[in-house]
Amino acid sequence: MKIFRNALYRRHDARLEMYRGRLVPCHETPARLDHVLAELARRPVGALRDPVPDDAGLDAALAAIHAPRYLDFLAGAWDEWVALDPANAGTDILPAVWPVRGFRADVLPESFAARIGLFSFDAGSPVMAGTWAAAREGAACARSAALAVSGGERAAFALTRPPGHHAGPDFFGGYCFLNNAALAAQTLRDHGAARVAVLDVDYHHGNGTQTIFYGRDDVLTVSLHGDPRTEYPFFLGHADERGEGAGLGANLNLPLPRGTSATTWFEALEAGLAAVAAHRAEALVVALGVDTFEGDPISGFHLRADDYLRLGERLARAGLPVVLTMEGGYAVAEVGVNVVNVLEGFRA
Ligand code: Q9C
Ligand code: ZN
Repeated sequence: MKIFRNALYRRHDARLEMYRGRLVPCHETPARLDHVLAELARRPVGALRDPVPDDAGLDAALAAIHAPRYLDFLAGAWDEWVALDPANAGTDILPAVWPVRGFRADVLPESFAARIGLFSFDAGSPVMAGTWAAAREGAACARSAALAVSGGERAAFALTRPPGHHAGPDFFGGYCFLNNAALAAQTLRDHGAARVAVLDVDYHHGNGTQTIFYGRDDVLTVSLHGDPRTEYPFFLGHADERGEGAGLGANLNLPLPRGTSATTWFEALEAGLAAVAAHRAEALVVALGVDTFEGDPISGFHLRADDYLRLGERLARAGLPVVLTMEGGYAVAEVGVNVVNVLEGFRA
């Protein structure tokens, strides 16, 4: 397994997120990846490598899944914020106003506060000085992993944070800014795979990935997640979302109630993998969140550490070339064991 690690992952290190009416310490922290790296030092399932330098290729791939005005905004957001008031340099950026139904999204506002609301969907995903650098390097890891698999590797892992699966064509949220799984899928398509599938096993619905590919039939999106009637991101992820236009039938949501056991979860995984096979996907992207863990502080499924070994084994049995991207998981001390269990199970 080739592991492309984001060496800039510490640069995104925001302080506070809005949670239940209070600003609380961010759940999505650099320590999460510290634990994965520490576990990989104990169980070296693959050598760590840096992404292949290819700015032009990366920019083109990002532009295929994200809107140019969104990428431009995100790339310059911190400098704009500090230019508004030098004192802003000591504070992370959080949106506080959003355009909802009936509001104009076609007119790009001059106001910075308005634009950061236009390009986001929650107040839980602070932007700070290093956000763009960390997210972009993570995207480079996802692209390199996809290029390795396109070149014949059986599997590659993009070990990165911040995560990506909530980031859509022109919005960030859910701790995600650039959609690494979507970027990997697009890269696999651009390098020879006629049909690709994204299988999202994070606790939360992969709303960003779904939205990016909703009108396309070349990339199947499948997500197993907490039922959006009670679970974040709430406004997408229902079973009746099947895709639209050419993409009708190329999206599958498998919502499960809070409290779901490993037994039931693995049954849903079978249904997801059956859809991947029916799509005749030539390559698979796995959006790997381990917030399905029983000890996760913000989630509600009951997987245990051993279940991640089984998950890796089952993914390997699908028999497809696989790119894995690192998504959620907030039981910080256990994230390393659980992620490396998937990689080890895959290899076994
Ligand atoms: N202020 C991922 O697992 N929690 N993202 C609700 C909102 C957001 C999870 C707090 C959870 C996002 C990649
Ligand atoms: Zn999640």
